[in-house]
Amino acid sequence: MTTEAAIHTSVGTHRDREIVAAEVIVTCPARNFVTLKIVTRSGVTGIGDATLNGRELAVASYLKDHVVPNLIGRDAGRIEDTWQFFYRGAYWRRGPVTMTAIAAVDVALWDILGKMTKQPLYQLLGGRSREGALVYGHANGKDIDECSAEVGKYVALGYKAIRAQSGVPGIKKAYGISNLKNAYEPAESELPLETVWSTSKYLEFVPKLFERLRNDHGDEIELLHDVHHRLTPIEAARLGKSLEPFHLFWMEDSTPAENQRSFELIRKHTVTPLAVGEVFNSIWDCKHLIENQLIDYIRTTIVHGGGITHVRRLADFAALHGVRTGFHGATDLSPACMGAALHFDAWVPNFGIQEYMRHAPETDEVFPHDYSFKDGRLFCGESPGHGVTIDEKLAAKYPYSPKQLPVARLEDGTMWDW
Ligand code: KDG
Ligand code: MG
Repeated sequence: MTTEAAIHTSVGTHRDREIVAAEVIVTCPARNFVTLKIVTRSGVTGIGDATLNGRELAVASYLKDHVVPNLIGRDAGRIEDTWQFFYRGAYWRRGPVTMTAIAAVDVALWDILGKMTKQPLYQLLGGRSREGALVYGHANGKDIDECSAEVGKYVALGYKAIRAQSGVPGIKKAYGISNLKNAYEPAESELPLETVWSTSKYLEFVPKLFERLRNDHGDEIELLHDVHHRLTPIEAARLGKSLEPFHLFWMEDSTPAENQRSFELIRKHTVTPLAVGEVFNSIWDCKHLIENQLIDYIRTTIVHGGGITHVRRLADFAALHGVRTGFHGATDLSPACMGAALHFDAWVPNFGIQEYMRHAPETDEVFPHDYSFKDGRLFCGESPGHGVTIDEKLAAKYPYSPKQLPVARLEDGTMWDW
């Protein structure tokens, strides 16, 4: 017989690779996560993160109702074809829910391929370009003193790059400041928390914060800052210019990026490096930004950007234009995303940096993983696939808890960008 079903390869026969089950697991170990688990006839299992903060059940339903029925019977080894099937086959293109669902399938299939071939994922991508991925941690404080002390703690932990966010005088709840003294978790309440924003107070304050951080911690440490979409393009240009003396590693999401041309204005006025893209879900969201070299770092990551198959395409395109990766890595992206991202980071030639907000211990227990932190870098492990699994029994002990992200209004009540 010369049919595909009978051909033995290093990844088994077509029959071995047939997908016989796919399950969507929703769990809340300290926060909500959605995970897709795919199983082949030969018993190989792969998982992919499908978490979209504040909209978790929309992705879970998209997967259960529209994706899983199409997965059963497919060849798990046909990763590209499966990607094209779910992207083109949906007719409705792109969008965070669709692309997150596609990413979950894609990452689970790469995980399976790694396990079938007994190779770590980075090896399947083309092998290591580096040992560890430079990461940045999150320091935040209610004021400059507290923020600077937190930066000091991250330096002591060995971090070489630190994102700094501080409470702003006159703004009751500024972005990025935790209530508790652990990681910042913005999705705090069942309905969106209303926050109030003042651009003028913020713009006056931020250069003072970074002046102090440079005075306290010197010039060597890399400092980053997230504006979280709050400014207009000309305001972003002003902030970038005023931060130039403190040579930030990047200024992130300084203005909403639906209109990619906005960045032309910012770029004209400042040499502060620009990062954008954690809310993007395809190459089309950043095509103009990249080909016109309007940004320095692209933040679209595996889980929201259609998985490894699409983000690899995006990263290659970025490489042609001197743009480096700086993947989103907040705690609302599960360890399954982090595992896949770290393998990608180990391979991608135009790597820049990886965000690393440490997960809560409950999250780490539900998602056993083999990546580890040392001297300011994260190292992916050597187990086959992406090296992250899910303890389903434990996951079942943490039921879904409805939570949404906050919203922001200007002081006169006008809705603004959070
Ligand atoms: O779900 C939203 C968070 O992931 C986001 O607010 C975190 O901006 C963020 C960042 O840079 O980590
Ligand atoms: Mg951000």
